[in-house]
Amino acid sequence: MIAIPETLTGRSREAAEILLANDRGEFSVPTRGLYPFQWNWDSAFAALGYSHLDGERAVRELESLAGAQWPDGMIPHIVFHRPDPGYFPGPEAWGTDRTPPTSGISQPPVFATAVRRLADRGLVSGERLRRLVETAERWHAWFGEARMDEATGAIGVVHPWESGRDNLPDWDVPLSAVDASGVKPYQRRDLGHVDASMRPTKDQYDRFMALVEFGQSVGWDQKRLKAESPFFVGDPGVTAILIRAERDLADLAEGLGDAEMVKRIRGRAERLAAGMDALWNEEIGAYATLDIRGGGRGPAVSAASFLGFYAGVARGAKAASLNAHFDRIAGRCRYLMPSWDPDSPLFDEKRYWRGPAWLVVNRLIAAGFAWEGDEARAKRIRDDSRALVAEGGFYEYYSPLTGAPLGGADFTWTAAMWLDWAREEV
Ligand code: 9WN
Repeated sequence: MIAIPETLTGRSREAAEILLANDRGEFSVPTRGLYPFQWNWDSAFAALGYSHLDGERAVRELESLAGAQWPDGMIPHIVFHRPDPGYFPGPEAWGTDRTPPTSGISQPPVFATAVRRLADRGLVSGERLRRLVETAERWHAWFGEARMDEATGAIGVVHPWESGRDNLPDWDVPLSAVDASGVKPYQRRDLGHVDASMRPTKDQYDRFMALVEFGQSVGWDQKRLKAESPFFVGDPGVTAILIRAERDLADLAEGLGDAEMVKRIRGRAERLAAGMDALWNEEIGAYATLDIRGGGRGPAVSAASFLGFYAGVARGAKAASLNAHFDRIAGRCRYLMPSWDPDSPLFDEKRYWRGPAWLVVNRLIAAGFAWEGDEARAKRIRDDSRALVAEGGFYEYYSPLTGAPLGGADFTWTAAMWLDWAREEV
């Protein structure tokens, strides 16, 4: 049983209580009800939260995720440790035939960055650290084989869920090419937990399910998915996060004296940097998605555009253009960072990844600015994140215009980002 330190009071105490309430022993759930299983990138952020309460519990969070790694190296986006009828699509709908049951796609690889942070703070070392590092390397290599666009080096996603930014407007055009006319009847569960105005539409869900059925039709053969999926879109979010994760992994491998691993990582990192470059959309002056099947590019700035700094690849004119976008958006929104450009007609203040601000993305964007020495922009994001929680509590996401808390309540990754980053004391 984790004891909450006496020093944590107010919102910090609440954050710790949320992490305890969402703790299922070896893993955490993002929130009760809406998301009753272990999610991949949520767990990496959760580990950072637990690290302020109990280092051992933080490491176990990552180890339980690592335990679900597929033989091909993929770490899946959901691990269904125990049955729960409250979420759809559950294990039967995915049909991946794994133990424990999992989904058949992946999610943004924050894992190695979390391992590094725990290692830097002395919370994991020795054989345990080596195993986590090896897991991360196999997963990163999997991205190189099963998700890298050969032509550009960009990392593509075969499902919007794989990006973690499910209903981003960038997916609208590529998704329109996915035929959902034959999709089997299904019952959504999310709308029993959260108002429909904050969630993806039925049309989007039909296409999400058509892609799940496609994955099943190829037996979740990940290389076939890359070659044949009707949806394969280069994503600046996953690409940037992987670039940063590779850098963290290289440092860890160096610390372990594994020169061969460092060499392999460096080889992959070069291709990834070229891939991120290929995701630059000259028309809007920002990183955006690239539809690898259809050829089109994402039509506006998204929160992930700013992850060019996090990846350490935005330089010169690109950096200047991103900074100008940042300042424009900062003038429009009381609370940064909206997931989608507020000047776009597709902006929707409440709907999930089409407008709302998310603390985890803020954390990564701010880390990028800090990395570049841009303390002012990093501070604006952190101050806004702190205000969102101070005023609204620990929700899944928030309106960037009013700060209204939205989506699921008592949310693990928001509580974790408070403890690890946004609160005054850290
Ligand atoms: C599908 C758990 C997850 C996050 C994603 C977020 C949302 C799931 C859903 O919740 O996605 O994976 O059913 O809406 O978009 O980023 O990991 O918090």
